[in-house]
Amino acid sequence: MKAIYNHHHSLHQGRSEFFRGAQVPAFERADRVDHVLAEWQRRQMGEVIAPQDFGLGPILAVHSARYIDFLQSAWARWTALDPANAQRDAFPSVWAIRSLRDDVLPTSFAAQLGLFSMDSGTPLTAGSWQAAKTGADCALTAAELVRSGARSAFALTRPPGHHAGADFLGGYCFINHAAVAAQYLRAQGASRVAVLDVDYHHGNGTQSIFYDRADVLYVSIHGDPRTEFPFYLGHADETGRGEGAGFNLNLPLPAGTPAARWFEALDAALVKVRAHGPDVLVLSLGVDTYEGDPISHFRLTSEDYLRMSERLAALALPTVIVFEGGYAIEEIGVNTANALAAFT
Ligand code: Q9C
Ligand code: ZN
Repeated sequence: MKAIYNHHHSLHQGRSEFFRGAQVPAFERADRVDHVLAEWQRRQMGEVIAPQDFGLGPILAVHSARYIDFLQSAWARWTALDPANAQRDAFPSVWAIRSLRDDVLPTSFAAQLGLFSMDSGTPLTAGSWQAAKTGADCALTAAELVRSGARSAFALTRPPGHHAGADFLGGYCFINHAAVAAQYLRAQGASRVAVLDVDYHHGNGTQSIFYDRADVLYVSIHGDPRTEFPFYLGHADETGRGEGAGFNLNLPLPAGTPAARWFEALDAALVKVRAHGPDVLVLSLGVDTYEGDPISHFRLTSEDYLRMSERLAALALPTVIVFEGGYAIEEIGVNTANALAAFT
C-alpha cells in the first residue's frame, strides 16, 4: 500500500491547549506523524509518496466558502492585530451560541474566529492552513489511487480532520479530510460511499456533513458523548434525517470499555457498512482507542490493532484510509502500523 505523506504537517505546531483553566502542552504534536512514518519505513509497508495539488475545488465541495476564506487569511489577520501575536497561537474567546446570529459575518477577527470554532482546544497557528490543505491533498491523492485500482491507500497527515464541520474548526481539526475524500469519490462516479470512523471520538464534523444524505453512510464507534468529547453529538438515536434517514449509525461505548466489547461494536459497524453496498470505504483511523492514550478511555492493546486490521481488510472494499487521532506518542507508530498491516 502507498502512504501519501503530508510533508507540510509540521507547519502546524500548536504550542498549548487549555485543560481545567490552565494552558498545557498540546497533545496533537508533530512527532505523532514522525513516529508513524518511522514505523512504516522500518516495517517496509510500502512506498511513501507526496500528494498532488487538487486546488480548492474539492475542499469547497464540503466546506463553506466563508469558512475557507477565513482559514486562509486567519494567521495574517491575527498577526496584523499585534506583531507580538506571531509568538502566540490564536484561540477563540467568544462564540455564536444559540440565540446569537451566525448569518451576519462580523468584521472583527476575534468574532470571526469564535463564529468558526466549536472549542478553545484547537490552536490556530502560522501553518495551520497549509498543513490542513496539504492534508486534504493527501486524502484526495489516496482517493485517486483507489479510484484507479489500488486496493487501499493511506493518507498520513496531521492535524486530524473528523471534528471539522462544513463551517467550523475544533477538536484539533480544520479541514475534514475524510469528508473531502468521500465527496470527491462521489463526484468522480462512486454511487455509494461508506465512512467508517474508529477514532475514540465521535466524528461530529463528518456526521453533520452527510447527515441528510443517503449516498454517504457514516458509521462510528466512539466514547459516549455524555462524558467524552465532542459531547454534543454522537448519540445512538442520531440515525440521519430526510433522505439520509437510516444512513447514520452511532455506536457509543462507555469510557473504560475493554477490547472484547469494542470488537462486538465493530461487528455491528461492519454489518451496516456491508448492507450499504459501497463502491468504496473511507476509514477514519484514529488510534486513541489505545489503553495508554492520555486523553481517551478505551482499553485496546497494541495487538488488538492487528485484529482490527484483519477485520477491516476482510470487508474486501477499496479503502481510503485517513489518519485521525492518537496521542500515546511512544506507541503510536506500532499501533498505527498494526492497524494497517492487513492492507499491506
Ligand atoms: N485535555 C481527535 O482525536 N479535547 N481529536 C480534549 C483534553 C479535544 C480529539 C481535551 C479532543 C479532540 C481527532
Ligand atoms: Zn480522537
